[in-house]
Amino acid sequence: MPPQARTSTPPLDANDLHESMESRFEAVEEQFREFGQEHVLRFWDRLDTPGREGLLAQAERLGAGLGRWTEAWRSSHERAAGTPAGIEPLEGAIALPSRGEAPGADRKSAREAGEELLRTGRVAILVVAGGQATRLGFDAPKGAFPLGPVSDRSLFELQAQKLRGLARRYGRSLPWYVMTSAATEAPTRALFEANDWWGLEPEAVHLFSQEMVPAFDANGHAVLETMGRIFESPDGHGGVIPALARSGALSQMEARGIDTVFYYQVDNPLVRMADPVFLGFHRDRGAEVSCKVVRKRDPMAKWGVVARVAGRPGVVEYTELGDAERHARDDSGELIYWAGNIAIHVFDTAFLRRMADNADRFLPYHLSPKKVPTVDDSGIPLAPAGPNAEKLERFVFDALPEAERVCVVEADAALEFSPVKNAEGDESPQTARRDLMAVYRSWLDAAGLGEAVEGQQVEIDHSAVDGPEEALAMGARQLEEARDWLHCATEERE
Ligand code: UD2
Repeated sequence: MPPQARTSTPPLDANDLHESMESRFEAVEEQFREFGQEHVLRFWDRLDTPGREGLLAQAERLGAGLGRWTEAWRSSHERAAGTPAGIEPLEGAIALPSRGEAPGADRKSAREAGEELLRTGRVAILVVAGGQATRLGFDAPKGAFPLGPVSDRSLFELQAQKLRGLARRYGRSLPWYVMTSAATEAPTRALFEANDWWGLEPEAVHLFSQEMVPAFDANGHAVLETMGRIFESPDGHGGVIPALARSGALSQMEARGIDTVFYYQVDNPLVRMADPVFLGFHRDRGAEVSCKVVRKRDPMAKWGVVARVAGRPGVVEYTELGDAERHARDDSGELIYWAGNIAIHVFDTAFLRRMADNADRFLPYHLSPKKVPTVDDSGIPLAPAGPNAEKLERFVFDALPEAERVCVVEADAALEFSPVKNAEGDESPQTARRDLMAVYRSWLDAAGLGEAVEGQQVEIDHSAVDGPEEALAMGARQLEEARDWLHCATEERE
C-alpha cells in the first residue's frame, strides 16, 4: 500500500454518507427557508441517492445568490412599468457621412487612431453568445447556425474569418473573448475544437461562461424543472461584465495592456469587426462607452433606442417605450427616438472593472416572461401552453448612464446590421443572407466584378477581403482571378 494511502481519510461508509447528506440537506433547507424558497426541496423524500446528490449540489451552488435573486424579483415587481421618467431624444450622435454632418477629416483621424489601437495590441474582441436561440428554434448555440450564403459557414466561422482578416491587416492576433453559458459552453467548445479554431491561434480564443439564475413564478417562487432540479437560465448579456471579472478574463486584459474592448452579439453577420473608425471616435472623444446605432424608420422595430434618461445617456428597451414616444416624429417626419441600438459597443477596460466591482448596483435584473418546463404538486411533468415564469436578465446597456462620457456613432443598417433572431420573416436567416450578399455585391461592384456575378449567389472570404477597398486591391479583372476569395453559386439556398 503506498504510504499516502495510510494517512488519507478513510472512505465514508453508507451510514456516514447518509449522515453527511442529511446535514448538508439541513443546511440548504435552512438557507432556502430564509428566502421563502424551501418548496424546491419538497420532493426530497422521493428522490434516489443520485437525484439527492444532484439537487444538493445545485442548491448549494445557487444558495449564495438566492437572497439577491429573490429580492431582485420582488423589487422588479415594485418598479413602475412604462416609459422611464425624464426621457429625452439623443443629441450629439456622430451622423453618417452621407448626411454630410461629420467632417471627412474627423473620420480620417478617427480611423488612424483606431488603427493605431489595433496595431499596438490595445484592443480585445468580445462576443456574447450565451443566449438560447429560442425564437430561432435552433437546437445548438446560435453561433453554430449555418449562415454563409454559398458555403453554409456558421456565424462563428464568418466571425473567425473577420478576426483573421484583422490579424493580416494589423500584424497581430486580436484576443477573442467568447461568452457562453451552461446552455452553450460545451457545444461551443466542441465546435471550435472540431474546426481547429478556424485557423485562429487557439491561445487567442478565450471561452468563458456567464452565470445561470433561477426563474420565478407569479408568487416569486423559484420554479422546479423536475422533482430534483431547479430551473435555471442564463443571466442576460449584462452578465458578461461580472463573468469577465469572475473568469479572470478582465485581469488578463488588464495585464496585457488592453484598454479597449469591442463588443458585439453573435447573431449579427454584418458586424464590422473592430471597426477602426468606431474605435478611433471612442478614443478621440474620450468616451468610456461607445454605441453604434442605426436610424429606426419603423416605430415597431424591436430595437431599444439610445436616448437621454434623467439627463444621462441610456438605452430604453422597445418594450419600455410608450406609444407616444415610440411614434413621435419631428418636422421632417423622422422618428424623434430614432437611434436604434444594435448592441455594438466599445468599452474601456477600466469602465468594465468599475461596473464589475458593483454589478448588483449598476446592472439590475429585469424580468422577462418565459415558458419553462415544470412539475405539478405531485411531481408530474407539466408542459405549459404559455409563459409560466419570469426569468431574470441583466442588460449590458444598463451600465451606460454610469459612463463619464458616451460616444454614439450612426451606422448604415444596410451595411452593418441584419441579425438572425427569428426562424422566418424579419430578422431571419433568409433576410440576413440576403443582406450579407447585398454587402458582398457592393464590394464586388467596387472591384468591377458586379456584372460578372449578376444572378448568382455570392460569398466572400473575410479573412482575405473585408471591404470594398480590399476587394478592389485584389486586382481581379474576371471571376477566375477571384477564385481564392470569392465563392459563387447559381442555385439559391432553401
Ligand atoms: C437585443 C436588444 C434590442 C436590440 C437587439 C439588437 C436587449 C434586451 N434587447 O434584443 O434592444 O438592440 O438586441 O440585436 O438586449 N445573450 C447572451 N446571454 C443571455 C442572453 C443573451 O449571451 O443570457 C446574447 C445572445 O446570444 C445574443 C445577444 O445576447 O447574441 C442578444 O440576445 P437576444 O437575441 O435575446 O436580444 P434581443 O433580440 O431581445
